[in-house]
Amino acid sequence: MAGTRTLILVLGDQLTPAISSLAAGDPARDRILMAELHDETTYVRHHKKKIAFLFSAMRHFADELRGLGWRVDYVRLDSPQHRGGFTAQVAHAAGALRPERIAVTQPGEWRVARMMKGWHEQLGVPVDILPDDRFLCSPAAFADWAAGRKQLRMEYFYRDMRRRTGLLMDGDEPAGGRWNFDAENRKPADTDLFMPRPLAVAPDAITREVLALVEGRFGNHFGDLMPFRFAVRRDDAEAAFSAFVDTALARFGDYQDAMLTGEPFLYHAVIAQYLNCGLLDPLRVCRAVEDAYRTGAVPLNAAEGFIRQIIGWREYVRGIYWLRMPGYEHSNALGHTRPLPDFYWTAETEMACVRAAVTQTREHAYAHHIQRLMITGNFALLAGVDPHALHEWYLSVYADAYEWVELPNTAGMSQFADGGLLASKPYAASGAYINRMSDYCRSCRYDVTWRTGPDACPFNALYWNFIARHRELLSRNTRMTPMLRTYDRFSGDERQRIADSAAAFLATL
Ligand code: FAD
Ligand code: DLZ
Ligand code: SF4
Repeated sequence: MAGTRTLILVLGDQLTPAISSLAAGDPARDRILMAELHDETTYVRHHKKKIAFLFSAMRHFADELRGLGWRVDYVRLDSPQHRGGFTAQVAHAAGALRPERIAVTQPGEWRVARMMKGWHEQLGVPVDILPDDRFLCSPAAFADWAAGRKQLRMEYFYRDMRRRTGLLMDGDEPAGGRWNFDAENRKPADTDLFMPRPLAVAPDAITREVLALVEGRFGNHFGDLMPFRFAVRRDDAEAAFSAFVDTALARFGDYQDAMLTGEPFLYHAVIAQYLNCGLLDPLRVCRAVEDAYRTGAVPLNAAEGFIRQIIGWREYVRGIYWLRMPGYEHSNALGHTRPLPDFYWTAETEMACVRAAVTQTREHAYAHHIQRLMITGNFALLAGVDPHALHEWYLSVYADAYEWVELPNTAGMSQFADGGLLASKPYAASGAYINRMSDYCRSCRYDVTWRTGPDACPFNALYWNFIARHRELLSRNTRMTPMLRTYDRFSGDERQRIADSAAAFLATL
């Protein structure tokens, strides 16, 4: 057999046959290394379902590559070849194969990129780190866009991305004459007996083997392993996405911000875990959604709202991540230090909204955007939870979580920890918002209409207490002026009751 020219390392979130490291390779002369690694499963203690999803998807991808003619060395977690972490595993393979060079596509996390920087010197082999062209905007192009701008608003970035991709464009103009139909996308949802459900895939033999491994090795990690219904192969992920387009996309826009008891998915796509590990391609997904609009199958507010999430938000947060790391991880503009409350792990709280969000997170490794932003994120913001502790929670509990996308959403959008680089104002809200967008309050032991007292919705006193605590910083933001004015109109007694109620509740955490 010919010697190995290039050792190509494929990471667990690089499960794309056309990825740059493979596109540059030659199946006849190069060798692929993939590894299930202890360090990658524990740098945060990932949800059991997330580990099982990724290991099974990795094993299926290794088979897919073998089918394409590649030689793949796949190291299982329980193999004697397992070396624990990327550096040790690559060193072991390089020692055995003596390749002329190592190639890898740029990793999604700073942590891993830093490791790779040392490999050339440590291993004595040249290392090519190739751009990840699955994204539509490179970190360098984002830096160019950001240069010289006072504010990095997503909306302007998104318009550029629409022009660059041609998605939903009629010539130089946005389809329908407007860039953004968000104003139409804030309807509360009703229970619907025919609510669509994400496509459920029965575990095959490979997945069943992985499930047994994960139960044995990660039994003490957060989350329910079973039932396991994620797609782990490209064709099944594509089928899950097609099912979403056929059954839910039309209502995605209208109910994007809605929350309903017992409906963890509503009209969301539940595809971020597939996009982020490479089973689905973002541009293809957006083209399919545009087609659904152009053929009249879905309205424009749905198609535009969905495409904005992917070529807008998803690309934008990645740009912010690479622009601001490594410091971004420890940003804490509001100086919050409270430990993460236990109920983020146990779901044992009388707040019905938080209980619902954490329970479905435990069951499905999933919560939709508004649950993440306006329930668990909002609570942490109002209670003054340490943003880094919250970041580690989000990174571990969701099947779609990787630092490049999770951290800007958590530190920037949700916690205002970057001081307003990403969000134009803090996503802080009282119980009234949750009551408007969900039915949770109907079954809650707290009363959402009360501001203070032991039976009042805790979000209310915490909200006004947050406004009072951060009034100096917030007063520099004109979008916060109405809230500050309302607070200023409260009597001295009312302000004292707010402070007392908030303190009494926080003391119970
Ligand atoms: P849908 O609601 O159906 O949206 C379609 C797609 O748009 C998603 O699959 C996703 O790829 C993309 N998208 C939507 N919103 C965002 C966003 N704000 N940023 C980036 N992409 C977006 N998303 C992740 O992929 N990984 C994370 O670790 C993650 N952490 C988050 C943490 C917090 C605190 C918040 C507020 C949001 C986070 N998000 C994260 C964004 C968003 O919540 C998820 O992408 C979405 O809930 C995934 O579910 P879905 O596939 O059903 O999405
Ligand atoms: C998230 C994750 C997990 C849980 N396990 C592995 C693994 O065993 N092997 C692997 O190659 N990748 C894994 N990953 C994904 C990596 O952590 C990911 O590549 C980095 O977070 C960079 O985005
Ligand atoms: Fe959540 Fe408050 Fe409504 Fe209870 S009353 S569900 S705590 S918003």
